[in-house]
Amino acid sequence: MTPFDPIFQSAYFIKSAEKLSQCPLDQGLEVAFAGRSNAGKSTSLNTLANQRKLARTSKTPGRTQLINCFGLNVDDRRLVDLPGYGFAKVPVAMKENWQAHMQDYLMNRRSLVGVVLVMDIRHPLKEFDDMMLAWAANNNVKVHALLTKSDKLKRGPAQATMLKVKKEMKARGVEASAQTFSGLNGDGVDELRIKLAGWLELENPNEIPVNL
Ligand SMILES: Nc1nc2c(ncn2[C@@H]2O[C@H](COP(=O)(O)OP(=O)(O)OP(=O)(O)O)[C@@H](O)[C@H]2O)c(=O)[nH]1
Ligand SMILES: [Mg+2]
Repeated sequence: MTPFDPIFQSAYFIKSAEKLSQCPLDQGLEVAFAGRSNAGKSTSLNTLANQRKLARTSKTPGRTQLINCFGLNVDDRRLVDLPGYGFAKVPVAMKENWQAHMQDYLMNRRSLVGVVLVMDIRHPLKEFDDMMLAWAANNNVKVHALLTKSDKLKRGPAQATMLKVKKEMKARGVEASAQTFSGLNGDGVDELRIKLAGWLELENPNEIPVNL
């Protein structure tokens, strides 16, 4: 439990956008979930919000092809589920289209404060993750590596992978944090909520003095 749980649980769907120009008004603070297809982006968002069907999940890679925007019950704070990348069987033109839209979003979205880079803990830092890390570094966007499906590994190897990913990101010149996460058993949910509460500058309700 964290003091921010009710805020994340308030998440509601705003709209799906094909490109940046269709996204909600670019004001306030926004955090985007990016990562390879099937890494668990939509599942992580649902776990964060404690809702089963907020973001659509699928066993078929490439399910999320639009920029899906969600609002919170705090003014102009949003969560975004980005389309997955790296699915093999799509035409080159579609890949290029995806790349152009993602680059545009990451470069020009002013309210974007940070990217949660979602990676399957068994397959971290693949080619497309590198590209995302480079874009984020070039555009002054913070990165938090979310190593999902930690339930697939024992605690020791999961922690070892997390430390290795942190080290490798640093070696690539990216100031990024990292954690393990599981939508299945709830590993890391509190840690993610606290991280995002910081990025989104959410007020801690426990620290607000009560006026009698
Ligand atoms: N065991 C386990 N499975 C998970 C976890 N997170 C996601 N999955 C499974 O991984 C598959 C893909 O999850 P999604 O959340 O749809 O992945 P995504 O990154 O949103 O995929 P795209 O929308 O295609 O980019 C689904 O079958 C999920 O049930 C997890 O923490 N543990
Ligand atoms: Mg998805």
